[in-house]
Amino acid sequence: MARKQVIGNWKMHGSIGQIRSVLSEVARAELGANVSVCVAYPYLGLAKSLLKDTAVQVGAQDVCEFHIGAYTGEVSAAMLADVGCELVIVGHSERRRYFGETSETAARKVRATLDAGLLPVYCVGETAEQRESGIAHQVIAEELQVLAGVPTSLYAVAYEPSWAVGTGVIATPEQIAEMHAFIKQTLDVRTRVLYGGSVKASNTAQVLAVDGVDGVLVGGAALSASEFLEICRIAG
Ligand code: G2H
Repeated sequence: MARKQVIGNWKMHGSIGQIRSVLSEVARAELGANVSVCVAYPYLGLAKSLLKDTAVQVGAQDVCEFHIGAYTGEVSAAMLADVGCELVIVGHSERRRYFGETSETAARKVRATLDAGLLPVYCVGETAEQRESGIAHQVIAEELQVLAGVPTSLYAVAYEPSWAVGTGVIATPEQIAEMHAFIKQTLDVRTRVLYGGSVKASNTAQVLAVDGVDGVLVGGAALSASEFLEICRIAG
């Protein structure tokens, strides 16, 4: 069976001191899972250097859809590859919600990420209102549709219902199983699908035991070394 994947998404948190402290501990740990950490752009080099003798991968939380040029404030996938990144979170619900990112933009970012040889982790998920109105599957299907033609072996999907993101309310095992099955059925049964949304050490085992869950995308709980390492230990 493939090893479970644990991706820590630091979001816009952290400092040199905090990242040094947490990732030094991660670097010393023996990990049985495939572990990655996605820190904010200014700290990618620091994360790489702290994790250089380990198998832990470093990723970014976003990327520019364009390859190169006069795009002030943007960071290209080639730049991320240049500083040693191996993966990029694309289309996170916070990008969609606060920065107006659409699935079409996210799809261009997925392609730019692939062109640079990095792994895109493409996020999909419905809002509470969409779930209540019975259109969650339609929403997810539309979010996936934009990747038509991209080989599913080249990217991972993160199912993150936005009502579970940073809220402390985790989707039930039934909801997770049902949506992971739907995503795999829509794309390809071999597609790697991670669950994200209020994952912490105390619920990791329950999430990872769900059929079709290949790993977890962890936000708040990735900021504490002990909590994150406990999640990694359970996943390993
Ligand atoms: C969902 C998740 C990480 P949290 O955004 O992507 O964050 O674990 O804080 O809900």
